[in-house]
Amino acid sequence: MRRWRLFAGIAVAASAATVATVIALPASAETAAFTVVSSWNNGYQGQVEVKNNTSATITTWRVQLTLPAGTTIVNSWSATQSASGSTYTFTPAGWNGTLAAGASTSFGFVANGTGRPTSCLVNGASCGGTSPTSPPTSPPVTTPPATTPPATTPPATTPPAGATPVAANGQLRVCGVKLCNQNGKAIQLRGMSTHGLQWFADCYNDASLDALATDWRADLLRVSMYVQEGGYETNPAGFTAQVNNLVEEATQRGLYSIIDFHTLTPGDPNYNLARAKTFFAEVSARHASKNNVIYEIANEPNGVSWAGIKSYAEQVIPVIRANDPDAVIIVGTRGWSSLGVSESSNSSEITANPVNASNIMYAFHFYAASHLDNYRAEVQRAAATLPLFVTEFGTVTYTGGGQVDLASTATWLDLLDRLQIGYANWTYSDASESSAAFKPGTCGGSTYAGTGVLTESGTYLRSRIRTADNF
Ligand code: IDC
Repeated sequence: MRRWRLFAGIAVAASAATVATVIALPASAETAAFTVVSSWNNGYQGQVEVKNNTSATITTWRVQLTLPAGTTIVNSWSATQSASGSTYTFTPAGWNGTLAAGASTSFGFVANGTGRPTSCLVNGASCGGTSPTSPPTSPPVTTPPATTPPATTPPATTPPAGATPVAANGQLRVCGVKLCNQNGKAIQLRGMSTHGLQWFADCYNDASLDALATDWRADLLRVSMYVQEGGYETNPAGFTAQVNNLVEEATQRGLYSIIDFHTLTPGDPNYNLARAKTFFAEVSARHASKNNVIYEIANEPNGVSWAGIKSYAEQVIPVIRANDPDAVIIVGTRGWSSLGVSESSNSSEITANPVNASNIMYAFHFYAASHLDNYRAEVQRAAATLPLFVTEFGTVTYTGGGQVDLASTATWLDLLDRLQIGYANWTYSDASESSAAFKPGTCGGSTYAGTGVLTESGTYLRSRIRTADNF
């Protein structure tokens, strides 16, 4: 009976999450079920659900997965991970060790390589009674079939054609100083930016991305991959896989995605030139055939001349173009993408000496409590000659915290709406800072839709982004 119930539970999870593989069967009081959430050429995102099937509360758990040679786990979330040879041990993240009777929790990971776990142990006992790589011999009727759907099967979340931002607009291109859709109509895209993937990966899951697409009715997810601060430079394969996976998730929901190479400190993007070439060669090859990917090659250049930024751009853009010739590419600007204003310059240095490439836009960032009328005036002036995209902005001060300035934010967004300049808000996360859209702790739960989980900033942004698009 218990066995059947767990199968039923897995079957429900399967239909909600494009599950390709289920390997675990319950054999002990605590059970662990492994599923593949999505997969790509040389990797996949796995998820393990740990369930307490006893009648008493447990206070901790331990899951051990062994992977075949050639496959490694490069990143995980909602668990503490350690590795010994090819065996990976996962223990609670800190907040999800205690499970009441019947309760469950889950953690996720990104694997580099296609090998599925060959062994799964929960608290030292087998996660299941059968070989993890072979299907159960006599599955109950509710078990997903052994020949599970390929990763390309449309997920349950795929909306009808024409109903999503990407279905409505298709491949974008820069037309004069605007962004145009496949029919040549100027459009504005509005959405949210992730926080640093190295810190907030648990905020980006089926439920949160569904909420972004259908509750927030956003057009866009900016995938913010820090290069330093524990980001890409520490694990290129892992972060590349994580970015690719989020782009796939956005694609499945008909959202555009901006791949943000989040350089910040050091401010000269040339410091990361070799990494940028490697990264963009990989992601542009992977997504070349898609029509919803925008590349942002340097988040916020600072302490570097416009000539230095232009030189960087002219070396990175051809790498992307070689794979994905028609994608829109966004170039960061001087002074933390302030069009130069924060370093006592302005957009004239760009207009006088633009990046030598077509189909590109320039980034402008603002933090509403810090950047006021003089910045707004410069955006209005620059928008007459340069295609602009506000790939990041906050409702707060430039620190990401402090006062939420809704009056300044409203003035900014009204200006951007009038100029049809697209934007992404920092951040779609539950960081403990006032710029975050979700209240702290939200990403440890399963509810993202509605306003109950939102901060003051998140509530305002949702109300702006939800309004009808003018496509
Ligand atoms: C901030 C985060 C904060 C983090 C800090 C360090 O909100 O949690 O500790 O980065 O990296 C930017 C940057 C963006 C900043 C944000 C707020 O692009 O990375 O995020 N900001 O300071 N430019 C202006 C402000």
